[in-house]
Amino acid sequence: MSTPLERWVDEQARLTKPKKVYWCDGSEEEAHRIMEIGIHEEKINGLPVFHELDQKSWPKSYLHRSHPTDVARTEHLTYVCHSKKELAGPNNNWMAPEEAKAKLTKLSDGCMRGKTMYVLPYMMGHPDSPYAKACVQITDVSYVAMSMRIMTRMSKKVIEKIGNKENFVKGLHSVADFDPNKRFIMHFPDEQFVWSIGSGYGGNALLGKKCFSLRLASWLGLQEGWLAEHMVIMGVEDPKGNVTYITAALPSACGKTNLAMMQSALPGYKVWTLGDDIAWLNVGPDGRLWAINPEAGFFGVVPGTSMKTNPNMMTALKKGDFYPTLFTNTALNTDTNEPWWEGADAPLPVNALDWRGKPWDKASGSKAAHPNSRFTLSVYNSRTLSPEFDNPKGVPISAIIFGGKRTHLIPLVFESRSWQHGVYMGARMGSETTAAAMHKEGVLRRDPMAMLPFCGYNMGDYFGHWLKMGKKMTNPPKIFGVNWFRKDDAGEYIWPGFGDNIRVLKWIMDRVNDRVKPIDTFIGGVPKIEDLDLSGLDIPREKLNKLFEIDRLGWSVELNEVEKFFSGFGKTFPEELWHEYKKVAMAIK
Ligand code: SAT
Ligand code: MN
Repeated sequence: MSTPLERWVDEQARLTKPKKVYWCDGSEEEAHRIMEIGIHEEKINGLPVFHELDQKSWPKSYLHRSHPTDVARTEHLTYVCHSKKELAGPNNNWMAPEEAKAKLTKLSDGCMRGKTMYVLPYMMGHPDSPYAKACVQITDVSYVAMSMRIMTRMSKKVIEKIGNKENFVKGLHSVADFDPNKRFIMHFPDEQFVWSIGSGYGGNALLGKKCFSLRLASWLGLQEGWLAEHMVIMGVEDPKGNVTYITAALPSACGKTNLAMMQSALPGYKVWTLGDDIAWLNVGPDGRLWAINPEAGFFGVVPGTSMKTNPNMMTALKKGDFYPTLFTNTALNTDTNEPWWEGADAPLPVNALDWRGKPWDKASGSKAAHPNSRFTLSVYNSRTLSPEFDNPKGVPISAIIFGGKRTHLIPLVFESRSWQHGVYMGARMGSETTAAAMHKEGVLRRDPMAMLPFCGYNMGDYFGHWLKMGKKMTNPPKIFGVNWFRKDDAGEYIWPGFGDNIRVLKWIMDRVNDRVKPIDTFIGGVPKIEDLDLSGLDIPREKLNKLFEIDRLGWSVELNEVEKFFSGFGKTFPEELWHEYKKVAMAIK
């Protein structure tokens, strides 16, 4: 008798018609074999899927070049197929499930002809965690199989865990012929099923990541009373050895990975990494909020990564413990066979191929590495990995940070007055857009809790769910806003950022432990400058003041925008958050 899992795989194979079906066991030996296939057999756009990099300086590292039309998430082709449109909300594209399935069935018929179908059994979360989920993804490209090995806990044991169950998490992925007009990422929340076709890129194709661990998991969290969030998880150790656990939500490509792996500029402080992208948050028996990272790898932005900005990541990239480490869409220094990118420590190469694999002409002004080029590596390569990473219970959270990229208006750090006010702060969040998704860069868009592209249901209901979560906790985390990106009148960033952000975390920890008091303003509590540890930093006082300046006129313009945005959710938008909005609006007048 076959199992429901085997029957499901058979059914997908009948539709997609691969040359062969291969069930992965997640072993390292297998990974070497699949890598060989990626180097010598499979091709994308006429180029091998993988290129082996210089193994002395970049042990276990390989370069992947994506299809040139396929370099970021495609939000306009991403759908959440709830039974009713209202459930998806104004924040999602929606298609009726039957219509979506009919469309994808047509596109998928024979899409794996001549290819291998890889069946990838994996866990999101530690297998012993009560919060972990057993999943299976099908794909037809070695790049995705290798990436999923790094990003998740892939193992044949998951097949046993699923056993005869019907309700495992399913993902069907095919790159098909990379035609952008036939590209769709469709989510079926009631079936815990993601169906993705036409793209091999990150969040479009590694279905355990944004598709399951955020879009589908957020919907599960709504039913089951927990939260799936786009957040860093870190432990900050003070000189006495006390560790405070903090989560931080920032939109894609706003420095989450650098924050999670920060090398502290303050002596005696140390940041322990638990996650750089996704947090699942549950209320524990002690009435506190507990976080696990469902992932096991980093998929981080490469350009700008260096010994200066993220020495811990540079060390991890060169560590070569876990097989393999991948670079996607960086340039290649052809003299040394090393990856290269804008903002790297290595000097400008003399001879290089750009991210498309074409000779790079420096004089043309084009970038050698794609601005959204990425590294994929195991968390276990990281020397800052928290000793609690594999704790099935997760870690108890004392503070939640909401941040975005705002060159004006938003202060370096400020604190909410209550959980409800903190939820309002998260809901009104905005950020200037980056290269992580296919849209114009540098435009301000509202991005509540950094979840706009990832909340798998109506965000009005999502805000209500956040408010309810607050009521379930006897000891909820404090909520803060941060902005590392404020510019002065000359257009220069005021705050040095990176390792100096520890100074902001130190103030947050002082607030958590009630060691200092904030100054109350209409947007929340801001630090007294003397309560910030600025030792060894040389920022003139008037610039520091600018970091905390509250521009009333600017805020009233912002509030108009926020009102429009909130109104878009209609009656699903919680009254409590309108109440918080009105309090601020009244105070400005
Ligand atoms: O492409 S991913 O969604 O994996 C990366 C990101 O946008 O954060
Ligand atoms: Mn992300």
